[in-house]
Amino acid sequence: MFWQKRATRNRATSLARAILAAAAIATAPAAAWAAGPATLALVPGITTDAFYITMQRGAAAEAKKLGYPLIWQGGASFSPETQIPVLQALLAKHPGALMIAPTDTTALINPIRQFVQAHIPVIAVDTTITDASLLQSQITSNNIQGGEAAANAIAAFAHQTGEVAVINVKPGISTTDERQKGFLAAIAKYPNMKVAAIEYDDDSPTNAFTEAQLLLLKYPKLKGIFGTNVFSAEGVGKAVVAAGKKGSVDVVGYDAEPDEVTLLKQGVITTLIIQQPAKEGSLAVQYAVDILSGRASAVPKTMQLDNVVATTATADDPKVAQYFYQTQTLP
Ligand code: T6T
Repeated sequence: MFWQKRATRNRATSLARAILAAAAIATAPAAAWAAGPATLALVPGITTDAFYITMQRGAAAEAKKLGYPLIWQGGASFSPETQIPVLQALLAKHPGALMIAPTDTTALINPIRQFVQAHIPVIAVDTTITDASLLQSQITSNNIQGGEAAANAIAAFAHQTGEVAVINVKPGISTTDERQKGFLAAIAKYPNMKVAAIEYDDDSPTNAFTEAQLLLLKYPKLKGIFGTNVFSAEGVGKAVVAAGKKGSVDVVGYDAEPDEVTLLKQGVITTLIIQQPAKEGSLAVQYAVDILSGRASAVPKTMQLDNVVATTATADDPKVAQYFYQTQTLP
């Protein structure tokens, strides 16, 4: 493939690199990255989320080890509206490879296709799109299993009886859709349990907080709420505290940013389903470099990582705490 040939050239002598740079200048926009190892681009779902910041750290460490420049650029909200312009700006610079967490399963298909048409390999990391033919690899967590684990934790708290609710991000996100699917399927196996409501917070902890407050008023016997990602779980946990329902309404959340971890240690959130974003980032870089180095056949089409479950009882265990997310990117 074109990018395998390109990768071989990237590893050539400095003279060859200079020739390549001159050729690139002739054919590409002025700001394009040309000389030296191809620049790898990582586009998160949102830049202000500890999950993606932790992913950046894994990717940056691996890129440094392998000698490739990495750029990390994304939108300040989890939405195609902010992510697509970032992609358009990146495409004009022609990175060597694109690693991306698409913010929508369908809206990102065409923008990603433009990279493939420009002979830039694309790896989906965390979330994905429905057209897998455009992707060299898809790296994610086992989101169905994570949703099931959340349901089983809430069911244990509720003695397998009563109503529960879900606060999710928005439909059309591959990861959180699957978490909800796994959760609903697992709750359906408990004959005396019911999902009373599913709300969507648009990735806003403030929305999640308000929605959870309303749910607690509308369903006074509610046994638990599943918050399907960082901002959902954080908002739900804070609403349960504000309503004075800590201990009577269970909160099970996804991910492990600092506010969630605090709520876990306080016993408000009783279980967190934690992902391995740093490993996702480092694998994405390894796969990108493999593709650029002519080893595309060694790259798996799909890679699914296990989740780590933390409870209030295990939150201080270093074997668990090592998976908590970070809030500072690496240079
Ligand atoms: O849960 C992660 C990520 O896996 C999901 O795709 C979007 O939300 C997070 O970034 C957490 O906020």
